[in-house]
Amino acid sequence: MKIEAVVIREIRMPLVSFFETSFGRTDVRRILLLEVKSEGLSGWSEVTCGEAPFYCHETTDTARHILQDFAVPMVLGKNFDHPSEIPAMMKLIRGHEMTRAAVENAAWELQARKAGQPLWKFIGGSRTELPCGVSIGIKNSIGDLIEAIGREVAAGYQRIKIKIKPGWDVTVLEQVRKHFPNILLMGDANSAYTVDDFAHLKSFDQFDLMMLEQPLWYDDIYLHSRLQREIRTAVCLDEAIHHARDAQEAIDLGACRIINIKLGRVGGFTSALKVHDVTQKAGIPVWCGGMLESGIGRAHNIAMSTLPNFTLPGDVSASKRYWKEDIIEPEVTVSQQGIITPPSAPGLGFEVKTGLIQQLTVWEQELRASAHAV
Ligand code: OSB
Ligand code: MG
Repeated sequence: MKIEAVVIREIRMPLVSFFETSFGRTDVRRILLLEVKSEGLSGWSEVTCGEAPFYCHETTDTARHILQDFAVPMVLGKNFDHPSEIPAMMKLIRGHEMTRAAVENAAWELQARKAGQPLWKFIGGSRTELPCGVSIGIKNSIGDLIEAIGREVAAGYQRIKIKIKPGWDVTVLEQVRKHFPNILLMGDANSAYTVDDFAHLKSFDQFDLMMLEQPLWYDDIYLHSRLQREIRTAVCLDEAIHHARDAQEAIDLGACRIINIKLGRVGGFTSALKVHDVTQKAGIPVWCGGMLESGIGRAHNIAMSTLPNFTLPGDVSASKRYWKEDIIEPEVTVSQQGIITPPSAPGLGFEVKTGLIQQLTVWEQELRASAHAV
C-alpha cells in the first residue's frame, strides 16, 4: 500500500474525573490522532503520550513536532507490503517511541481493514476473553479511594491497581486491605522511590500485592534487580521497557517477574510482538498497560491484549470510566465478570466517530505525498 496522506489532529477531551499519579494530576487530555490514507481507506491511531514530560520524555507537543517535521515525511509516499516494514523507514529517529508507534499502528489498522480482518487477528492474536483490571489514581482522601475501589469491584473488574507514592502508601494499603482482604491488588509507584527506600518497600510484602509496578527510576533496570532480590512481592516493569532488548536484560538480571507492555512505550506493534515473544519464551507473564487513551488507542490496546502471553488482567477498561462520550462506536464495555470481548469487525473493529472528532479538534494538518514520491 502507498501512504498517500496523513492527517494529524489534536483533540481535547475532559476526563470524567481527574487522574493523579506520583508525578501529577490530569483533568483534560490533549490527544493527537493520526489518520493514514491509502486506496480510499483510512487507518487510525493515537499518540499515547501525556501532556507533560513526567511519565516519559514525550509530550503532545513534542509528538506533533516529530510527526510533522520527521516521522510523517519519512513515510509519506512510501509503499509497504506489510506494516512491519514501517519502523525501518523511521529508524533515524531516536526515542519518541509513542510518536513512531502512532505512525506504524495506523498502518497496521489500515492493512487489517484492507484484509477485511479485525486488527487483533491480523497481528496474530488469539485470546477471545480479555481479563480487565482498573488503575485507580491518588485521591483526595483514603475514604474516596475505598469508595472508588468498591465501585470497581462491584462493576466486576478482576484486579485493582492503586497509585502509590511516599506518604500515600503503607497507611493507604493497610486501609485498602482492611476493607478488601481478598481482592487482587497491586501498587504502581511510577518511579517515586529510591535505593534508600528498600526496607520501606520490603514492608509492602505484608499486603500480599500481586505486584509492585516500577518503584524505582523510570530508566532503571539494574537497581530493580537488586530490589527484586530483597522483596517477596513481584516487581513489574513499566517505564523502563522500550524494546525486546530491555525486556531480555530485565529478565536476565532478574529485575522483574512481570512486565507491563504499553503499545506506544515500546514503539508500536512490531516491537510489542517482539517484547511479547521474549517474555513468553522466558515464562514471564505480561499485561497491557494504559495511558488514559481515547477509544482509538483503547481499541489498539484490546488488539494487543489478544496475544497469548497477555495472561494477567490489564489496565484497559471501559470507555465510560474516562469519557462522557468516547470517539468510537460502540464504546468499549466490560462485562460483569470483568471481561472485554475483542470486536469482530475489520480493522479497529469499532466505528470511528468522525463528526465527534471534528467537534473535539482544536488543530489539524493534512500532509500529502507529492506526485513524484516513490
Ligand atoms: O503508569 O500505568 C501507568 C496513566 C498515565 C500514565 C501512566 C500510567 C497510567 C495509568 C492509567 O496507570 C491506566 C489507564 O487507566 O489508562
Ligand atoms: Mg505504570
